[in-house]
Amino acid sequence: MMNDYLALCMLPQMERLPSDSKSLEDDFQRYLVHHLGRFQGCNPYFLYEAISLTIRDRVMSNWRDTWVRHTKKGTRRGYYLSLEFLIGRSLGNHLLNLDILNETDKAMHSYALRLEELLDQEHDAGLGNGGLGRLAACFMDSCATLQLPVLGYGIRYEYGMFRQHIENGEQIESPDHWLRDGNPWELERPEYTQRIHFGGRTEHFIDNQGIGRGRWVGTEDVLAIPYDVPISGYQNDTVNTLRLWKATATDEFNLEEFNAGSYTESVAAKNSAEHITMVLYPNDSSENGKELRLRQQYFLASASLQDIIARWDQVEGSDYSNFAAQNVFQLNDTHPSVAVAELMRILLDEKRMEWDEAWDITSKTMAYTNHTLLPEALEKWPVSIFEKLMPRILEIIYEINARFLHDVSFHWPADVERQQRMSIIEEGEQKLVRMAYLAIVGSFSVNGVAAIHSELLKQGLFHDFYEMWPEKFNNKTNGVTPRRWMAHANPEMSRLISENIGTDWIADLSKIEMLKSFTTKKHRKFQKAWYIAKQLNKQRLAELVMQECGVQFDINAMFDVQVKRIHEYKRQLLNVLHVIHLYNRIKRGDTESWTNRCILIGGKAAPGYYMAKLIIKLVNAVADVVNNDPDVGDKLKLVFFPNYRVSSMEIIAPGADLSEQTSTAGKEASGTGNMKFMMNGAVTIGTYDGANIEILEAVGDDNFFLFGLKEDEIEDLRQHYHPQTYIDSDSDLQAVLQLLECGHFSDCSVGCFDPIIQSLKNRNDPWMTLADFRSYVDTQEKVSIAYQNRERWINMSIMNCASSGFFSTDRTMEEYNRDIWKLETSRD
Ligand code: 26Q
Repeated sequence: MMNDYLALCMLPQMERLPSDSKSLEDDFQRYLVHHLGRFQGCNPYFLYEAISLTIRDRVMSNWRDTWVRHTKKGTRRGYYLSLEFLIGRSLGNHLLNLDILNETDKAMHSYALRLEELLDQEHDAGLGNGGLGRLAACFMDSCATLQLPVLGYGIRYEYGMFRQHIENGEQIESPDHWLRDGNPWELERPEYTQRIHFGGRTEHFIDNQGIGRGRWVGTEDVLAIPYDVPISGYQNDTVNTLRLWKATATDEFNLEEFNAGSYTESVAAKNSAEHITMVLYPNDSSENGKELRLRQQYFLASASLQDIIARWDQVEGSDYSNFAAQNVFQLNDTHPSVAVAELMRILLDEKRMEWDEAWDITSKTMAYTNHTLLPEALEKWPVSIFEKLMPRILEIIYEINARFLHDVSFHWPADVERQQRMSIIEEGEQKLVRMAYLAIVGSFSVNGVAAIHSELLKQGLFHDFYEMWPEKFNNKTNGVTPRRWMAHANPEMSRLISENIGTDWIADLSKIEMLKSFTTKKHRKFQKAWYIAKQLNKQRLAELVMQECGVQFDINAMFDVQVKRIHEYKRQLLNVLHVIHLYNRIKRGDTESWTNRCILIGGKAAPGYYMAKLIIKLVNAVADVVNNDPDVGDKLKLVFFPNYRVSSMEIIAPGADLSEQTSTAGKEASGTGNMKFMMNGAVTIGTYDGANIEILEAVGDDNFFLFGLKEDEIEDLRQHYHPQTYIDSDSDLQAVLQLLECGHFSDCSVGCFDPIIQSLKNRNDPWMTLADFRSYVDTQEKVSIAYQNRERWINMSIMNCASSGFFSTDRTMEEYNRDIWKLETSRD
């Protein structure tokens, strides 16, 4: 049988479809009427679907050509393994990348349709929690734009990130059945189905070469079906692939049950296979130890590795001597790190390699990215769960650990404590597998996601490993894609920028630096135009706020924005305390040279995170009082923006004046929202944490409002932290806490916010919020004063955008490629 990859390569180049508005019009009509069986005047979702299918056709030939190019013998490829890809919407992104926005707009006009309304019909692909998942999506975008042969592997969750409603000020979750109306951006590929093992037991035997081997038997298998999503590059004819796996049952019946007459039970049991990819776990900063989550992780790792191995076998045959030279896996946090053991299993048990050869391949192909320092987020799985779900994998992990600890004892003879500290297995009442250690031991590269974060990993969390393998450790500061986050989300400013410095910045954001020269006196016209663009973006945001929250934002006020997952370490509470402080000032008439502010806070709380949910309730309670007090008027508005997601950020970031980045120093690994705001010309008020530090360095301290304790100061203070001393010495803070305590905002029930007050006053408050209150409030006052000088503020805004060149994921991907992946771009 002819190898189908080679056969594919031999097909003639596909004919390109024309993309003039007339052709688009015709195809749109054909899809709507002849394919979907609908006509104009139908539900607008079908119109979205018809235009998406029309555009998808234009993506196809480039997709095929790119796949063929990458599958050729001898092309080194990278694989991004991630439990999350927070893609958001696709149609607008492809229109930009294919450079057919105008023609499509024209085509829709001819049917009296507004393209913007159709774009708005698309469901967000919410296959991620927050930063880590969105980062994966930005990485995919940049890899396609840089023409890097990188394939994303993830899970096709039937239900993505939950939808958030607010009822009586509280978060209510509802399931996000994003696939209900179908998804024009996926292509089912049953021909690449893989079989995944679970359960069973291991057997040991000596093979005919005399080598001791293990084998995994008696397993209950599930099938993994791939769904491919096209990832187009920016105007470069490249389309990479994101391959998402769905779990289904095998067609095998449990024969015993079947013969015993329980036919329906035996068929129904197969249902459980499908549960694996049913829902995204909505935790973003603490592991929850659920068995199904570990199933998801192994399912992704096994399906993806088997897929890659199958392709290798087809193209390269049974010779694996080049495998490590041709393949590299990037593990997005520890979530897919069981891949280390799974690759060993495949090479040992299925490819019949000896341990050293298999380990050489594995440890030369795996690379691990860490995204958090919070101890509660570090994954540790009970050995007992491993034993039950994948006994063969556990055996391999034990063997990896035994050999690793042997190396440790060679490095540090007789240092038993160190061996215990570094062991992949944590001993104790319940033995645990430390996934981060498995990832470090199995990888040739370990990186953090911002300079400070990578330093803290070396000094703290992974210090022992750094001492053993300093050469493995490196930093890769995060970024965001300027295509989605500027060119697509902010057409007003993008047009203005391109008129003045050309369009090169979209594919090479370092060029955006040219805007710096537009802050001088002779460019008043540009500055005026910048201001107008910002005002238009604020108008768009104000309309959304009215629609979602029923509150009027005045676009002449400062738009002060904090959107991100709700977590104590991110300290949305600091923001709320400041709002209460401003409210107090208004009430006592302390409003001389006042700056009006519209404050927007948004984000989801993990459903089981009590304090985060209470913080949402507090924001709503304070908003209720502030927005309805006639003394306050336009001076101050506060809203909690519901169901914050990728598509809302596309409107929020361009409309922001002030970006709130208030995490306790040392706790936010990087942050990426901070970069989206900066790029869109918002000024940051932030702590010395994560990528804020690099943003500050890029933009200069004249254009950044820094506040709060630094990481080392936080850690020094921790031992003798007395929140009460801050209260005693600060009458503003006293007034704020008094108002909170007396139940002014607790129409729910008196004392309902007591847990928040208690946590702020607790000497063991890990986030030390009150220690930064004074500095925050004083800095906010500087922000208010700066905002009153319109010219100054406009220039700060321009400087922030102009200094954002470093924060493009194009730069991030170039660094991953230079230091870790070493792939050739198709342009080389
Ligand atoms: C783990 C086990 C079980 C269930 C859930 C999880 C889980 C899921 C998601 C743990 C953590 C996450 C997400 C973490 C995350 O988003 N981290 C953020 O990553 C960004 C990209 O690097 C950084 O910018 C942020 O600073 C970091 O908080």
